[in-house]
Amino acid sequence: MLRIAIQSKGRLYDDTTTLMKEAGIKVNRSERALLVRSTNFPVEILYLRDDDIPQTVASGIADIGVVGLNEVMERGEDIETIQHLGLSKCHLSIAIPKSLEYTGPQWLNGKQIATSYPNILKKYLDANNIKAQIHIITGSVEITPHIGLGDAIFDIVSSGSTLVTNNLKEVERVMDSDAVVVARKDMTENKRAIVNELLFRFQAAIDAQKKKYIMMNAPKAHLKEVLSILPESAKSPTIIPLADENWCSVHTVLEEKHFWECIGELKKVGAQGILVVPIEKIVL
Ligand code: PRT
Ligand code: ZN
Repeated sequence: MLRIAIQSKGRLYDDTTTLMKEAGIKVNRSERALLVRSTNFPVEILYLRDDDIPQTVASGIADIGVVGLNEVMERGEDIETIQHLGLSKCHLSIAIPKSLEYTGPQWLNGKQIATSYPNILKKYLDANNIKAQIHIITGSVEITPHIGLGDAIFDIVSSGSTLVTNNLKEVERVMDSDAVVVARKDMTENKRAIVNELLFRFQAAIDAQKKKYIMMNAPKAHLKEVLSILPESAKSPTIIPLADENWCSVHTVLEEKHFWECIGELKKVGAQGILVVPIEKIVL
């Protein structure tokens, strides 16, 4: 039985539980249960605050965990990052009041920076030879410059709207983060095999999220052009005859971003009735 630590509630909880569902792992959690066994896969889920996940994995209380790379870097525990999930994406940045003129990293010399991520910040300051004072604060970091608690902040940014609302501007993007799977270092062969199966299923669900199955009707006279517009990543599309012998149906799998790039071109050469269908899983 493999034990996985995940966030008990919050941003990561939503993304992780959705991914597990898509990976076919059934977990019926009654309200606030802390440890729940899957009914169809040899794993049990341990629900924790995200801050506690790296240490719980390092100590072997959980075998693996799903947590933001930002927490992994901040905690500095002796654990392995074994898969990037590309979920709960954000970055950690230094921001200062909008009205101030920023002249580069040396502007931060002698300043006070408020943050909940002192270790990552210290590494950045040391690497850039900046002597600044780090003020550790938990929660509402973005209001600190306005109440005189610091000259700058170092915090998580996603859309950037929290910075805008608080009259701050991003001046240094220090690290990018996404949800990652972390693992303890000493795991039995048996558990490693379960982890590998799990990572395989996660990857299939993640690949599917990025791709769409598309179908369209194309005039046979323009089939060559239609095929040439589809990106090379759309491996050998399926061509199906239609009752009207001047037309055929083209089916393929595309990355969603490519779809938006080629839709206009496809219509120009006569493609019609373009259907886009979500894919549940892809095994590459
Ligand atoms: O209770 P627990 O300790 O488990 O939860 P938490 O409050 O510490 O974490 P939570 O659920 O807020 O975030 C968990 C993880 O999600 C973080 O560690 C990041 O890896 C990731 N993540 C992704 C984010 C964001 N996006 C995010 N936008 N975490 C926090 N934010 C906050 C940020 O702190 C800031 O206040 O959102 C605000 C900025 O958002 P924008 O969109 O306005 O820029
Ligand atoms: Zn937290």
